[in-house]
Amino acid sequence: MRTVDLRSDTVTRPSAKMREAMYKAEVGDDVYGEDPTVNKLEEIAAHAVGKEAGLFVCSGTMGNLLALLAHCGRGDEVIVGSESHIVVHEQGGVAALGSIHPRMVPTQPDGTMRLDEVRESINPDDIHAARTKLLCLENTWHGIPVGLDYMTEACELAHANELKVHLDGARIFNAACALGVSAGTVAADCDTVQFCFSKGLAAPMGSALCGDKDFIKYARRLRKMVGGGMRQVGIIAAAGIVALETMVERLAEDHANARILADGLSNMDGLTVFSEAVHTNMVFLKVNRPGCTNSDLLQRMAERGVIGGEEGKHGIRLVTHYGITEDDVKEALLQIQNSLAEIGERAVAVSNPT
Ligand code: TLP
Repeated sequence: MRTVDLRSDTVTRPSAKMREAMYKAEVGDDVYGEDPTVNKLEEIAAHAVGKEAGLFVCSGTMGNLLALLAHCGRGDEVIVGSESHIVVHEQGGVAALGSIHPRMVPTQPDGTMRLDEVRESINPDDIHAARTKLLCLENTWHGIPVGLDYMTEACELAHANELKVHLDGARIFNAACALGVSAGTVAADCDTVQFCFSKGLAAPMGSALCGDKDFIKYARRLRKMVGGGMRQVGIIAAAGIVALETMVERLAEDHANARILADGLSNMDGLTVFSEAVHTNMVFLKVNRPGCTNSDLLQRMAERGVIGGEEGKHGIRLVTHYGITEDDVKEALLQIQNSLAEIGERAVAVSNPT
């Protein structure tokens, strides 16, 4: 049976060019700063997001954690969206490992936080209050590119109050593609940014944390502390270089496929599709049929070879990525239609027992 795995762009496999580059990679001990492939990756990663220096880390989670550890001390406060990845999907690592207090501001449906609420969350210099040190932004958020005007205004507000800004830009190249600008422009006003090689860019692992030289020097120290000092890791970094060189331009294909998917799903009875929010590679939908749940649909789809994910109150998430063709999207649409018919029949049978 053909499988179309739409759970996440993390399921991508490295391209042939990546595997070849990994095989041939020149390596050294990166904890001594002697891996030439890592050094090259860190340089081009920083350049790609318009920052002075970069640090290769194991994962997006590690990149965000190191950024927060570097920006904040024990007991300091970070302002962060209530529906951000840092809050929802990183096990509260900033509090558990960093003793940093997350001050949550509600994330709006477009991925922003209201700036008046951000302003009100900045603590005064008061003996009762934690010291607010950092504002965290996320772009894209749930596949939604956050506008440049907002990015600038949020950063200006933070900087006017002596806060730094960290951007969780796990999918910053998707944001840049959708906004029609460079990743450097998206991150321009942020002090630091983390982006992933292992999502839409299809590398097997790794993220880059980028910022100014002093910040990266400190983050490099902290990376060793959290056990992220790696050795001949040029073997992995080589794939990251190929990712930046060959995978950025093609993200537009994933966005086009997500649009085809969203439009096809919108024509199906029994689904609520958040189609107008599809600007990059993610489609969110909910089952809208009495007696049927999102899990019912996902289970039927999986039996038919189409794998999706469930994202709590956001419903079912389907993500297009490298390795998913327009033909795969059409196959997914067909199988989702069939799955819907099946769960519909079952719901009718349950409500009309004979
Ligand atoms: N997101 C994963 C899961 O953790 C949900 C996914 O499939 O989307 N920031 C953002 C915005 C992310 O979406 C992710 C991964 C991360 C950080 C963490 O990256 P990793 O998984 O490399 O630690």
